[in-house]
Amino acid sequence: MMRIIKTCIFDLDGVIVDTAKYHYMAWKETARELGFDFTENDNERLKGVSRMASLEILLSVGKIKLSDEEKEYQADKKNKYYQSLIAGMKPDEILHGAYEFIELVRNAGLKTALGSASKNAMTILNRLNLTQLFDAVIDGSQVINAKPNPEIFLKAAKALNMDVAQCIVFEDAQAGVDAAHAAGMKCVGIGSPDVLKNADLIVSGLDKMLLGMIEENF
Ligand code: B16
Ligand code: MG
Repeated sequence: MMRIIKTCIFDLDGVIVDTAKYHYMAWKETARELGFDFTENDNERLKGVSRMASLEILLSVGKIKLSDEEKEYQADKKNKYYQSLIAGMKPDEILHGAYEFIELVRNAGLKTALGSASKNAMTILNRLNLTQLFDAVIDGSQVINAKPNPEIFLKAAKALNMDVAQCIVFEDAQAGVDAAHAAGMKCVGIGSPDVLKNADLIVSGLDKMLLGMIEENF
């Protein structure tokens, strides 16, 4: 199949902004209140995963069972704490080279979309003045199925009237790489090859991406 890339779809947390540390702080607090420790290593499993699925993983680590009502309460409480943390975010928390690379992509005539599992994605984009970088934004409030389900990326392609073969995804989480592949899209992994085993290309950050690498690799 001939692939001519016309659209770049970016994940938010861990690709454009460093919000993973705030998610971790908030989940660690939830665990502390429930009476157990939640390590940074445990937290790796939550990256790219939806809020409720994250809570389920956290509860399995602490070997705790909660009713559906209690789960809603804990997820909501965590989110309120997370929101108080991101309210103070500054533009210097945009990851190195992310703004510049997305602008480069746009200036080359490609379309851009955001494909984030987070229901707080719009708040973060507004807070950091990033909204104008995207032709389409699909976030956690617009999908039923969370990554690794491909729904987010398929919706992004559809919003821009693109075929899946014309899109590539930039992701920092294994669940996101799997979602991209399930959508029939190639994926650039952002991070370490130890974590992102089957990404089609891996770079440590968008600061290491050159436009030419898209043409060379996809
Ligand atoms: P929220 P991404 C994901 O964002 C995060 O990586 C993940 O840790 C988080 O649980 C999820 O969003 C849901 O976030 O609680 O704000 O709706 O990486 O897909 O941009
Ligand atoms: Mg992410």
